[in-house]
Amino acid sequence: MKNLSRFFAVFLAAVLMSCGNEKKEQETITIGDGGNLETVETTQDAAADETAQTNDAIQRQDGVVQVNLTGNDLMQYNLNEIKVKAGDKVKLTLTHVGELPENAMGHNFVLLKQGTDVVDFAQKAATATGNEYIPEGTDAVIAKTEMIGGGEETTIEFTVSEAGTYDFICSFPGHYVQMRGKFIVE
Ligand SMILES: [Cu+2]
Repeated sequence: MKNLSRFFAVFLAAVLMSCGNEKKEQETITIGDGGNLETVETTQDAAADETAQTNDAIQRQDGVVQVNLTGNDLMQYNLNEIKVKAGDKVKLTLTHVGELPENAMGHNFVLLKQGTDVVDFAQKAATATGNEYIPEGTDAVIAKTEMIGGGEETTIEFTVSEAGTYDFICSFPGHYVQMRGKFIVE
């Protein structure tokens, strides 16, 4: 009898542990950017937390939108969607939160005109080594930051007056595969 209750105690612990692991995986997928896993209790809360983070990263007041975009050493932006309203003044700050230098893990933000072939643009950009990986003479760029390395930060201001969905990428060679998102103008 004593052995049996011990068996159940171990069994119960195993069930609890496996539940815990499962929940953590769900949270990781839902947040996706290394958010604080400790305070997140359920998948629903995780979704709310993601909204809060997005709100932190994009703040709109009186027609001015501050966008706080980050890039890291794992070739990731913190945002894959940025929503603004047509005519908003967008102040976009790109912060490289990693440590790797520009020549190894450079990041920028390049907003492309609608209808631009992203892969074609990115491939041309990859060869534009002397021009911060922006194709010489291109007319596909609406706005762009400079290329920065770990610990650096850069800010640009621009306005998009035409509603629509635009692509943004990091044009450092190969980065567009992961570092790309939608810039939505409503
Ligand atoms: Cu990059």
